[in-house]
Amino acid sequence: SNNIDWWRGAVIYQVYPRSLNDSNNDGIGDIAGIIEKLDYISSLGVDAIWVSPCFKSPMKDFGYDISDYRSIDPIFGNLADFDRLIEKAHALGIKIMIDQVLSHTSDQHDWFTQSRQDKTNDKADWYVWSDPNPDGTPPNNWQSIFGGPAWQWDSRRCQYYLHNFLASQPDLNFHNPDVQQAVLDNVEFWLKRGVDGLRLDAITFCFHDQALRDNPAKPENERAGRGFSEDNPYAYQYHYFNNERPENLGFIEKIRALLDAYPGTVSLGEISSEDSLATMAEYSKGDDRLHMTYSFELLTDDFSVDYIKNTVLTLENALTDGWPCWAVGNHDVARVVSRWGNNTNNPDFAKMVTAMLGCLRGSLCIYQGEELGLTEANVPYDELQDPYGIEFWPTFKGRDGCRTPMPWDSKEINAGFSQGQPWLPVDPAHLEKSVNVQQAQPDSVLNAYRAFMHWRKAQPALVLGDIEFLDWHSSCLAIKRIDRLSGQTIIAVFNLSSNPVTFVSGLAEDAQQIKLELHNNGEINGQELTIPAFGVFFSTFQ
Ligand code: TEU
Ligand code: CA
Repeated sequence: SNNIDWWRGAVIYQVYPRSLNDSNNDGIGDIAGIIEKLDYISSLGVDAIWVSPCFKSPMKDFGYDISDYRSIDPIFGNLADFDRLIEKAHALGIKIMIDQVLSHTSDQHDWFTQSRQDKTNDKADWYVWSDPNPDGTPPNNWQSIFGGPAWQWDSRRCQYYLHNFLASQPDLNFHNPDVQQAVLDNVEFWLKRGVDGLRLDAITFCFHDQALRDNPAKPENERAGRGFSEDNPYAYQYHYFNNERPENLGFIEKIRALLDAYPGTVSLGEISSEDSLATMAEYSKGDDRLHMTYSFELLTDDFSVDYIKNTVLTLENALTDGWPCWAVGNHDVARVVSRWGNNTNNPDFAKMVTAMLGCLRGSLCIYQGEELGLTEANVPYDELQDPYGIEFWPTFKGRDGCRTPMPWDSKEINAGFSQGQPWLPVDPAHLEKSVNVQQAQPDSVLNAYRAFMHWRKAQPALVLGDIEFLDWHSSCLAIKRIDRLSGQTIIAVFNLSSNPVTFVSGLAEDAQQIKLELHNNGEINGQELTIPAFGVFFSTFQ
C-alpha cells in the first residue's frame, strides 16, 4: 500500500544474498538471483525484503565488513542490478530495506587505509586509536564479540585500534562530526536510489566511552545467554563502555531526520545491549528516533510460555512510542526448529511457531528458509566459512548452519541453488523440504505459511491491535489481540508442548472458532479446549 506507515505490522522477509539463489553459477547467490525469485517471495505475502549487505566488501564477515558504501560487490552484481531489484520489487508491491553497517567499516576501506598511515593525516581521527599501556598491553579490557581483545595493534601507527567485531572491522570514531556526516551522506546515496528502509546493523555500538574505562565484570550467574559460549570472555563483562553510549541517541536522531526527508522510509535498529528491552524503548522514544527496534529476545534458546510472555510484556510496558519487530531466526543464530527443542522434523512445530510470531504485536522478520521449516544444517569443520565459528569451534559452531543455500528443487544439482560448487554445502536433509517438494504437498509448512500470512493481512487485530496474554494453561501461550478501530478481537492459543492438552478456557460464549487452513487446529466443546501437540486454536468474537 502507499500508506506512509506501511511497516506497522509488516512481514519483512530477510534475504541473505549469498545463499538465496545463484544466477551465474559461481556458487554464490547474487542480486540477479534475488530478482529471479521475486515472484516466489511475493507469493509468501510479504510486505518488504531486508537484503543483508551486498556492498563492496572483502567478505571477511560476508558483507558486514564494507569497503565501499556506494557500490555493489561484483560478486553480487552492480548498481544497475540493484536498481532493477528495487524496480521489480516495487512493481510487485514489495518494499526494499537495505542493511546499513555503520558502526564499523572494513579495514580495506579507503578511510581506514588513510587513517592508519600516521597520526596526523586528514582521517587520523576517523577510527578509535589509542596508545598502548606502558607495558604494551591494550588500553582497557574491552572484548570483541568474535573473541579476544577488542583492540588490534597496528605496527605503523604504533597504536591500537578498536574493533567490536573482527580485527578486519575497525570501529569508526563517531565522536568526530565529520565521520557522522560522511556516514549520513552514504546512507542518503541509497535513499536517493529509492530504498524504502534501513536495517541498522549493530547500531548500539556506534559510540564508545572516550575515557576508555574498563568494562566491569559480571557476577557468575549473569554470564550466559545470546548463544555466546561459556568460554567466550565477552560474556564475562558488562559492555557499558564500548556499547550503548548515550551519544548514540544523538546520531540516531540525525538518521531519523534524514529519513524524514524521504517520506515512507523506515528504520529498523538492531538493538544489542545489557538490557535490550529497555534500550529498545529508549532508542524509539518520541518521533525523532528509530521507527522500529529489532529484538534479540526470541533468538535465544529459551522457548517457554513464561519466557515469551514475560519478554513481550516487559517490552510492552517499556515502549512508549516505538514499534517492536520480532524474529525467531536470522543469519546469526541456529534455525528455529532446531534451536527451540527437539522438534527438528515436526512440520506442526514449524507452522505453529510462524503463526505465533504473526500474533505478536509488531512487525516480524522471517529469515529465508523459515517458511520451509528448515533445520540447522550440519556444516563440518573443514567446510566452515564463518570466522566466529572457526574461532570458537566446537563450543560454538558458528553461523554457517543457518546460512546454507536455499533448497529450490530437490531434483536439480545443488537443489537448484547453483550449478557451480556452492560456497556452503547444501544440507542433504533439506532436500525433502525443497520448495518444489513443498509446493506439491497440500499441507506442507510452506503452504500453511502462505495461507496464514495471506489471512493475517486481512485481520486488523493481528496487524495493528493491542496485545494481552491469557493464563489458561501452563503449556499454552494464549494471546488476545484487540483492534480498537474496527473492534475486532482475536484470541489465539498455541500449545508449545509435545503433549496434547485439554482445559477449560475463559473463552466467551459467542466466540467463533477460526480454523487456520493447513494447521493443526484444536477443538472447542462448550468452554473446553483440546489442542493437539504443537497445535493452534484461533477464535474471534464481535
Ligand atoms: O550482529 C551484531 C551483533 O550484535 C552480533 O553480536 C550478534 O549478536 C551475533 O552475531 C550473534 O551470534 C550484526 C550482524 O547481524 C552480524 O552478522 C555481523 O557479524 C555483526 O553485526 C558485525 O557486523
Ligand atoms: Ca553468483
